[in-house]
Amino acid sequence: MATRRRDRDPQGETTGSGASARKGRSDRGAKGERSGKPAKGERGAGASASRSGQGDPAAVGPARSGRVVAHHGVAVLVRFDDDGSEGQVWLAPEQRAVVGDRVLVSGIRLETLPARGVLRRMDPRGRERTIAVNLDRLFIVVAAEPREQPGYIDRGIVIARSAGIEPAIIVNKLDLPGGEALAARLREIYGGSCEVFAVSAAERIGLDAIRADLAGGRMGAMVGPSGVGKSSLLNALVPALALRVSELNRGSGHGRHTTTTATLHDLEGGGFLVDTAGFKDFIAVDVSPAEVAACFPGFEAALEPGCRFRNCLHKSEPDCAVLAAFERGELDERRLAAYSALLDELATSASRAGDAPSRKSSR
Ligand SMILES: Nc1nc2c(ncn2[C@@H]2O[C@H](COP(=O)(O)OP(=O)(O)OP(=O)(O)O)[C@@H](O)[C@H]2O)c(=O)[nH]1
Ligand SMILES: [Mg+2]
Ligand SMILES: [Zn+2]
Repeated sequence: MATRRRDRDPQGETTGSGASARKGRSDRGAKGERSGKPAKGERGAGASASRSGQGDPAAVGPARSGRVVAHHGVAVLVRFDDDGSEGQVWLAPEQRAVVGDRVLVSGIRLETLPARGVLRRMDPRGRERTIAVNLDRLFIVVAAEPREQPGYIDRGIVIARSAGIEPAIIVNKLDLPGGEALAARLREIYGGSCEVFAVSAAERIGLDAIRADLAGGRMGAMVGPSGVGKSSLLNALVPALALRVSELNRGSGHGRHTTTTATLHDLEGGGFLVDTAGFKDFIAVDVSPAEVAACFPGFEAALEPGCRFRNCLHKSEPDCAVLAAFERGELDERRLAAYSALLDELATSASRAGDAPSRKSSR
């Protein structure tokens, strides 16, 4: 398959072009309803490019099941279910696997099992990147310093919901001046949409709530701009861990992209949490306008009675529940403006990606 390629990048996210069988289509509801095809946020077995076939000489001995806990470009680190040991397994040339993937390993052969809760983003070059899979929870981490780009949280919530992942916000660095105020403001805006955790990795505040949230085997991932303290939070949550963290750049006040690869960690209480490399822009992949209209944070109450049209974009349609709530003064104008901005932005990034040579990656 000459057109198929894959780039391996140091962030442990994988891009490439080729089969995109699991792509959700606009005929599917925003909440990841099932149809014959794999829904968005899922990945069918067909998309895993394992070296398959009966009698594969590489497949020796019984298969061991495990989970990908780190991605090192040409190989993945697998933690095995049977004894908790970890081992590096090389990827075949066309093979894709990311943190969170369930895998079967026999000999040197790795098979990737179908996944759900697939978190993807578009990188600044218009390429799709899969950050992690099998996620139940997406924590969007922000802090009083450095602040995230406008719309970052909105995009994160829409991306998570459209992939069938439950979003939440973590406000870290509660100890900094402005930390409490930021948490209060985000609770006001987003409290009706998702949980807002206020924590301090430095002062070990609010960590139990995060452990409790993932207890019983739920899997979460943290995303957020570089420098908000994602790795610091994991270090605080897992005492034996010593992930690299670093000071903000004095000049710019921005993070330094300290974490370069996603890693998965076990939490006390049975949950799993993925640390990721920070990124400035959280741009959606293949999220339709109808999904944004259904998933946008702040519209939940307004949408209860429902709009007249199922695919209403809340622009100027008749009997629109969102516009009616706005008219009644029940919806903040800034929410509506942020929504319009996101719709416009997605239209722009979709057309930009359409020009890029490698738009359709599956991992
Ligand atoms: N005051 C304060 N500083 C914190 C807190 N958590 C993290 N920091 C500091 O913030 C800086 C960045 O922390 P990191 O954990 O490296 O940030 P990150 O989000 O993992 O950054 P990337 O890996 O680049 O995405 C470090 O200097 C940390 O010491 C906190 O709760 N309070
Ligand atoms: Mg980090
Ligand atoms: Zn509407």
